[in-house]
Amino acid sequence: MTDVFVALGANLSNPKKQILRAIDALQHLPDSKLIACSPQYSSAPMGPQDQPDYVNAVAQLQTTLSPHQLLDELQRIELEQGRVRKDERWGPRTLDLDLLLYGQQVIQDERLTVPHYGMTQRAFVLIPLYDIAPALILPDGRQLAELVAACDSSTLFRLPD
Ligand code: ROI
Repeated sequence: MTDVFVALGANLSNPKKQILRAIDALQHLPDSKLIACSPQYSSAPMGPQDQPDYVNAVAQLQTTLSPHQLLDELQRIELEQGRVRKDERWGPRTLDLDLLLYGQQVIQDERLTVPHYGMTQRAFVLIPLYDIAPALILPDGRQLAELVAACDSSTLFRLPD
């Protein structure tokens, strides 16, 4: 069993509901167990500003799926929830599921970059991750708590449970 963390993001078609539905789908993944789920946060869009605010959260799973099997499952859930790949970089989406961490493994290939490349600077990832794994240390030895202390969380707001 490997501990993995998945970031959830949505900003279209009732984003709060999209996140809850995605958590339910994570709960039903094969050979996996949902361990924890952060509160939901509202966050200003990173990237183009002419799009709605996002709802973000982070989930922890234990799995025996390989990283690529897990990626396949995450992409299946995105598609089932109406994700349409558009040409616009960083455009709005009904659901984004990013594999943040797969144990302490570092993975770099044409489909996967783990740890997720943007995670160390994005408050909408770091803060919900910190909610469920405050003692986490990244594969490069950095402590999550230090990254949280250094990030700008001024446009992140915790939503009521
Ligand atoms: N901005 C926020 N606040 N939250 C996200 O989940 C998110 N996801 C993205 C881009 C478009 C980069 N911006 C985001 O993919």
